[in-house]
Amino acid sequence: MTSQDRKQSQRDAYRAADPADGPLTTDQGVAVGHTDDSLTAGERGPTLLEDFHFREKITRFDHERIPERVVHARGAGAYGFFEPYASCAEFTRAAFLQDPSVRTPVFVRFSTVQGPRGSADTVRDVRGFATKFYTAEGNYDLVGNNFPVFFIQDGIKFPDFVHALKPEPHNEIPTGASAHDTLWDFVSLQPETLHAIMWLMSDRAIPRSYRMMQGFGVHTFRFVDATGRGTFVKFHWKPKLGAHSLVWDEAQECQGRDPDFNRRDLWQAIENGEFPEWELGVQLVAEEDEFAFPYDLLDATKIIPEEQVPVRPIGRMVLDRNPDNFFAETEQVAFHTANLVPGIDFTNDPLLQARNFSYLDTQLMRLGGPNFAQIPVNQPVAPVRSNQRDGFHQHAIHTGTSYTPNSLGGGCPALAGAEQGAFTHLTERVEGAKIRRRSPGFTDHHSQAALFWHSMADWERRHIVDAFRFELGKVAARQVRRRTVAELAHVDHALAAAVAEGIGVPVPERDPAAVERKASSPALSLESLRGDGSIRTRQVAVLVGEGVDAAQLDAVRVELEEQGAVVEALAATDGKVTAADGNQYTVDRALPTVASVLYDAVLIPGGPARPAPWPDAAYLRFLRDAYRHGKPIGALGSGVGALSRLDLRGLRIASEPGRPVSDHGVVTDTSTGPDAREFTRALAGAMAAHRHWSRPPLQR
Ligand code: HDE
Repeated sequence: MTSQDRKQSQRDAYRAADPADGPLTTDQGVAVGHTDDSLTAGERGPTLLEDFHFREKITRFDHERIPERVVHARGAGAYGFFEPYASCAEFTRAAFLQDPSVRTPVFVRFSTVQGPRGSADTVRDVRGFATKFYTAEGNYDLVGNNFPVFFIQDGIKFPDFVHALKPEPHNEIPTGASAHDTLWDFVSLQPETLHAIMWLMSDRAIPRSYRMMQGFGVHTFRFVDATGRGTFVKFHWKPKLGAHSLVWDEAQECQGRDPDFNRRDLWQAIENGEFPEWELGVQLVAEEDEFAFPYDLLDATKIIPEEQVPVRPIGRMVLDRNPDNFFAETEQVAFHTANLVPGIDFTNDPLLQARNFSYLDTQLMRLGGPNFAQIPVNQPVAPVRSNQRDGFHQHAIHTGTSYTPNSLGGGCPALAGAEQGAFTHLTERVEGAKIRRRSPGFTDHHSQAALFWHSMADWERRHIVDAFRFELGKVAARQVRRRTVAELAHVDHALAAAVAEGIGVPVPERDPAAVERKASSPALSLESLRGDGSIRTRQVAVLVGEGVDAAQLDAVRVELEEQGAVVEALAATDGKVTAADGNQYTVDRALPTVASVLYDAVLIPGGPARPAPWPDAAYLRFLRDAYRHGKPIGALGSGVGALSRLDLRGLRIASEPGRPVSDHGVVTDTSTGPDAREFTRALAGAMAAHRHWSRPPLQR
């Protein structure tokens, strides 16, 4: 039986009885024949205490909610597998990283950090990227984020940081947002936050999809080989589809149009058989090179630029199954940074050390006691034989002794030897005085914030400035705005000046040191993360109406769908429209139920009838939004005329049939025949680029 089969059979063992197999019952298995009326003394009399079915039903309902996670409350999860490309024995003895033919089952939970369980998905926030590997040697959890750096260096600051980030204490506003006084007050006083803040103000904080974002282990960990030799390691997840983001205006509108935008996207892709995939890569640093960097490897506010230490691909992860029950699996999954397997170990990163305390502690509270590892989603596939006993929600029926050493139980369970894969901690020499003080290597808070800034493309910088202006523009305390801008001047003066101008505070003095900070790391830009260039799973809206040229549209549609895009026909109302050839064309969705922000591209098909069959306002708004958000727009035949309603001055538009023109992601072709291959190729190319940022602005 493979590990994957074992994980499946564990879940099967806990699967609730098939509701089709018999009647409704109580929790005690007693058949229930009536669940609509409570037991009363007479038709109009009082309810009776002895109605055990009523009381059980209400009691269970009263207790349905458990405390949500204090951070990362809103999430979405999926199952899948990990497989290494080759043996990593050279660096680690971890069993799941040895044999390319062995697939290790995984459960991954993506999350936002600030908002509660019911908050919207597309808020500006860090995304959690937590992976549980059910390895043959026990569970290994890689509890990471979609940024490679964190806001603080020492875990003792975490409650301060989270209190500042969470909604303000008096009115619990804002939900799911960082644009408020307390966060920026903290940031302006705690410059170690700056590097992660740069990431938070970038488009990385509004991913288009969980399937299209990177993941990072953040801390420096250790690999340990069979001889006990350690190697520093940083973990990177790279999405096969590339890393892509939304724009802020779009992200905000999504919060109303579809608060479940990212959650739905993950779910739907997996349901459609479009299994998201990431490559796991590692940056490796020999123990003897620990001090070869101008910053401390134990400082989680720093990256090792990929240009200095390349990321080495070691395996791939595919998510191919949605959970059956959100609560049982996605809500109850319990991650813990200290869930390690032999071959992987900690470093003394003070943030990581704090997490090693926090995650177990929080599960005790959230999952109501110490037996949460028995919940199916948390159960290892490796057999568990421990002397831990009793406690709330104990499911195992233990027999025999529960102490070591024992003779009455035959000395069982016996201690594992090295040959049985016993976990041994890396032997590391530690000495020093007992102090509360950061290492001097932790003091430079500006160089890498500047590195990030100087690595961005122009459009990424524009978005960062806009984000700072938005966030700080929401801060009421002027001194907090001023202090933050003064901090930004240590990163880059042009950045600080652009933000200051936008929020009405004086432009700060130049910092001569910032002028020197010009290094860049191209790998940090989204430009370098375009993925495999495919258009798989991109959502295309086709604005159909009466008289649509169905033959031409279908030719484009089939081609796009063959390349993996998801095409939906939208019309003013649901149902059908009559196509130019007199046949009925099926509408997938009515326009009022959707919006441009829910799609990646728009297509205006042609037709001999009126080119713009929509009620004007809705039609134009759809196109305008798509244009403003940089999305590819295709127009065919008479649809090209419809586009002119946007007043696209400064763009080249096709005028000769059969000669499509693609300019800044606007693809036009005035052809009317069903052969639209050239057009489709150009549109797919524009879609593969995801967004087109340097478009001339709309004239009206
Ligand atoms: Fe967490 N974090 N964290 N964190 N974290 C939690 O654990 C904590 C940190 C991360 O989908 C909590 O089970 C402390 C860094 C993710 O279930 C809690 C510190 C990184 C998730 C906790 C950190 C993370 C959590 C809340 C500073 C990126 C969601 C509920 C020392 C590398 C996992 C829970 C999931 C969740 C504590 C810092 C990522 C309270 C004390 C750095 C992805 O234990």
